[in-house]
Amino acid sequence: ILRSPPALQLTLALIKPDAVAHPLILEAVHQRILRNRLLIVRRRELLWRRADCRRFYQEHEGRFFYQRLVEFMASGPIRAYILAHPDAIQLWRTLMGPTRVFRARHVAPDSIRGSFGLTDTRNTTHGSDSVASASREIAAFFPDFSERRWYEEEEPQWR
Ligand code: RTP
Ligand code: MG
Repeated sequence: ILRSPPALQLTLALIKPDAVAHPLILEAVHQRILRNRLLIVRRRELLWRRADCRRFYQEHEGRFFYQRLVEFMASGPIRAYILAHPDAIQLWRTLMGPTRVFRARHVAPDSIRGSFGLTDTRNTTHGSDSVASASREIAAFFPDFSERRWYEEEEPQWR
């Protein structure tokens, strides 16, 4: 029986400056993406301007860690991915583990943050938390990307 494959969901994953600065950790995070069968749709390295960080994290404006977060995310190169998987958003967040590094080390020591996180801000990775934020965040990093065009023209073997 031929069954049609499940629809692919997209998410935005970021490798933060603490991890990009460390070649072994950068490679380890990349390997976890491959090992868990997340399809890499797009990938780029960039240095973020403070203004872009502020816009990206605007929902956190006014919180005590906001300024620290903006400064940190603009402090060095980051890597952005568009990842595809039937359950991309939740899968990537599970692989990352909890935001708080103390929690990550105790509750999910083998997760990415449990393994490599340094602090609650310098915690290796970011991942979209919903379908709506995934499309907003993908557009912020890959303005020319069209999900429909990608699905129809670049990945026909998935159907
Ligand atoms: P994320 O955004 O990384 O997927 O994780 P999240 O939604 O679970 O984390 P959230 O609480 O929304 O925090 C947003 C960003 O702020 C950083 N942060 N720093 N105490 C601190 O220094 C602190 N608290 C939060 C997080 O690392 C996350 O990037
Ligand atoms: Mg968040």
